Amino acid sequence: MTEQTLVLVKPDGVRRNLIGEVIARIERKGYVVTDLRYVSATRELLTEHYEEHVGKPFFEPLVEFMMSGPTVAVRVEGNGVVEGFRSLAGATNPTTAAPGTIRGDLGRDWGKAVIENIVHGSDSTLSADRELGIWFK
Ligand code: IDP
Ligand code: MG
Repeated sequence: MTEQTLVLVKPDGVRRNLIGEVIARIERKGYVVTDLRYVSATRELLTEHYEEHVGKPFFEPLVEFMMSGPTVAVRVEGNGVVEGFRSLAGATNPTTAAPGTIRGDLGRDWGKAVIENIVHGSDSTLSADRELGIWFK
């Protein structure tokens, strides 16, 4: 089976009308969108998705942010797509994310308790399979 990853256009990206921009970058790279859902995430879903961050100081602000509006969940396929999308997304902090990346080109620091950075991408094939199971139940 081809490698898959989970991409999320987070609520800030949806509010800023960047769904098309994110998907266009994925498609221009040559990866293939094979499923897509508009989701109003619950606290339960987000606690499962962000289980590695439970207990961290930014966890509660992160959950509140991710519940502040709809998220678009995208299943993306292609050889090396997990690493490849992380590279397209750029570093977590949009202030220092490289220009040319989604976060570097489109994100900035808004002075909030949580970093708003437009997209999520799974960090390993194991995470991808786990996360796809959560968002595409
Ligand atoms: P990633 O999204 O680049 O994989 P993670 O470390 O997995 O980054 O963190 C998940 C999300 O939590 C980030 O995308 C960002 O929205 C938020 N976040 C991560 N670290 C911090 C922090 O130190 N302060 C505030 N928010 C953070
Ligand atoms: Mg992560």
